[in-house]
Amino acid sequence: MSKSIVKELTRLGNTDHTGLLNPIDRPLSYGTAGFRCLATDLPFVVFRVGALAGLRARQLGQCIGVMITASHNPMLDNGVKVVDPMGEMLVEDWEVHATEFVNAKDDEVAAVIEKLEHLVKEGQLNASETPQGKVFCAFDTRDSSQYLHDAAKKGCEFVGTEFVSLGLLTTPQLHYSVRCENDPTFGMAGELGYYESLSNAFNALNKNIDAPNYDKMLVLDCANGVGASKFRKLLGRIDSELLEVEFTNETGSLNYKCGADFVKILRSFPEGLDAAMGVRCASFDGDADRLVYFYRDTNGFCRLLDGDKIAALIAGFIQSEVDAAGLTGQFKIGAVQTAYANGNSTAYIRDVMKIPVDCVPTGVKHLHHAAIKLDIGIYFEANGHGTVVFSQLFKDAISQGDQDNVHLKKLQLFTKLINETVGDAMSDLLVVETILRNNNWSVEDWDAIYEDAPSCQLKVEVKDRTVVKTTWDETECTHPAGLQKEMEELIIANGAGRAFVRPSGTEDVVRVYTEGTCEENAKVLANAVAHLVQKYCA
Ligand code: NG1
Ligand code: ZN
Repeated sequence: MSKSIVKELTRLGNTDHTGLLNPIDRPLSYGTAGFRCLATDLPFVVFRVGALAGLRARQLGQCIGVMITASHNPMLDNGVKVVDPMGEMLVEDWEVHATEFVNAKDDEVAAVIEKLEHLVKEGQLNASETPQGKVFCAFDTRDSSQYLHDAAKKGCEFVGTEFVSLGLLTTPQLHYSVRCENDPTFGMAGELGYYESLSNAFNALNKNIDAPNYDKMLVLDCANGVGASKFRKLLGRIDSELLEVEFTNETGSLNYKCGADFVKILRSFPEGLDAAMGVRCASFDGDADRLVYFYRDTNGFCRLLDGDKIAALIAGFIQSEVDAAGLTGQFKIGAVQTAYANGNSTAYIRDVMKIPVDCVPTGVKHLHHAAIKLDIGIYFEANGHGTVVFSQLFKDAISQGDQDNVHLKKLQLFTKLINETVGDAMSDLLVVETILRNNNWSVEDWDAIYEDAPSCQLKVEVKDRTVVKTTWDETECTHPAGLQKEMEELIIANGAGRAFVRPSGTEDVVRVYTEGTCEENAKVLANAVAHLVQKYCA
C-alpha cells in the first residue's frame, strides 16, 4: 500500500481504523454497488458496514460477506458492499438500514445500532439455538483496500461477531465462498474449492471435442486488477491442450485505459494489447465480475462482443442442449436485460431464438430477481456483468435423469462451470470458451449471429443528478417535465433510433444512451440529448 494513502486515510479516519465518527456532510446512499466514493471518505463507512454485516450475520445465524472494491472505477475510489447468505446482493430493507446507519450523525449511531440489535433478537427468537453467524471479508488490489478491510474488521468485532478475512479475492469469489459456507451442497468455501469446481467442469466439458475452427489461444486484458493473479491460478488447473492464455495488463495502473468498461464504452483496444487480425481477446474489469470479448476485424477495426452477445451465445447453447437432452418445453427458459441492451440483441434472442426477454432496471439485483423466477434464467448487462441461474426443479431433473444421456451430463457440468451467485468474469470466460469449442466456432462465427445496432453512451455532469427521474424500466424520463418530449423530437429529427437518460447509481452523473442508423448518427443524437440534459438540469 502506498504510504501517502495510508497517511491520508489515517488522518480522515481514526488512527485505530475505527473511523466510527462521521466526518462528511453529504448524504451517502447504499446503491447498486453498495457505498462507493473516494477511498479517503470511506473509513467510517466501512467500519459501520462491518458492524451492519456483523448484525445481519447474527440476525440470520449465517455467514454474510463484505466486499471492498470499486470495480471498474479509478484506483483512488473504493467501495463496500454486503453479500447475503445465498451469495446474492443484500436484501432491500437492509439496504435502507445501511443507508440510515452510515448517514447517522455521531450522536445518532447508538440508536441505530440499538434498532438493529432489536432485529437481531427478533431473528434469534425463531431459531432453536442461538445462532452466531460470521462475516467473510475480501478486497481487491486497490492501495486503500487493506486499510479499509481493517476498518470492516473493527466494525464487525465492535458488535461481537466473528470476522474471517479471505484476503485478496475477486468479487465473485467472495459471493461464491459465502454461498458455499451457508450451503455446502453448492461447493467448497474458499479459493481452492472455487478453482477445483470450475476447472473440473471445464476440463470435462471440453475434452475429446474436435473443433478445427476454434483456436485455443486467447489474449486476456486483466485491467491490472485482481483477476490477473486469480485467473493464473485457475488456468493452472486447466488442461493446456484446451486453453492457452496470453496475459496482458496484469500489474499496471488499475483500470487505466484498459479493462472491460474501457473497451465496452470506447469500443477500442485496451492499451498494452496489440491484437493480430482475428485473434480472440477478452477483458476483465478491476474486480473481475465483468467480461467482454473483442477482436481485430479484416479492416483493422475493433469488434466488440459485449454482455448482450455473451447472453445470446449462452442462451443458444442451453436451448440446444435442453432440446438434445429431450427436455424441450418442460422448463421456463428466459433472458433478462436492461434498457442498455442493444436493440438487435433483444430482437435476436426474442424473435430468432424464440426465448422470452424481460427488461428490468439497471443493477444486478433487479436482473437476478427476475431471473430466479425462471427455471433457466440468463441475465446479462450489456457491460459484461451476468450469469445464469437454475431452479431446483431443473437441477433435480438433470441430476435424476438418464446418466448416459450426454446432453444431461453437459447441462449438469454447465451448472458447475457457471457461478450462479453473481456475474463472474473468470467463470463466464470459461463458459464462452466451452461453447465456442462445442459449437466449433471462431470469434467471427460468434460475432456473426447478429449485428449490433450502432449505439453511443455518454455521461453528463450536472448539479444534482437526482432531479432526473424515470419510469421503472428506465426507458422513459418522467422528470424534469418536458425532457422526454424534447428527446423524442430529437429522435424523430435524427431520422431513427432510440434514446434514454437516467441518473447513475454509482457516479455523480446522468447517463445518456442512444441508438442510431450509424455510429456517427448515434453519437450526434447522444450529444444532442446530453445538451438537453444540461439544459433541464441547470
Ligand atoms: P450506474 O452507475 O448506476 O449506471 C453501473 C452500471 C451498472 C452496474 C453498476 C454497478 C452501466 C450503464 N451501469 O451503474 O450496470 O454494473 O455500475 O457496478 O453499465
Ligand atoms: Zn466489477
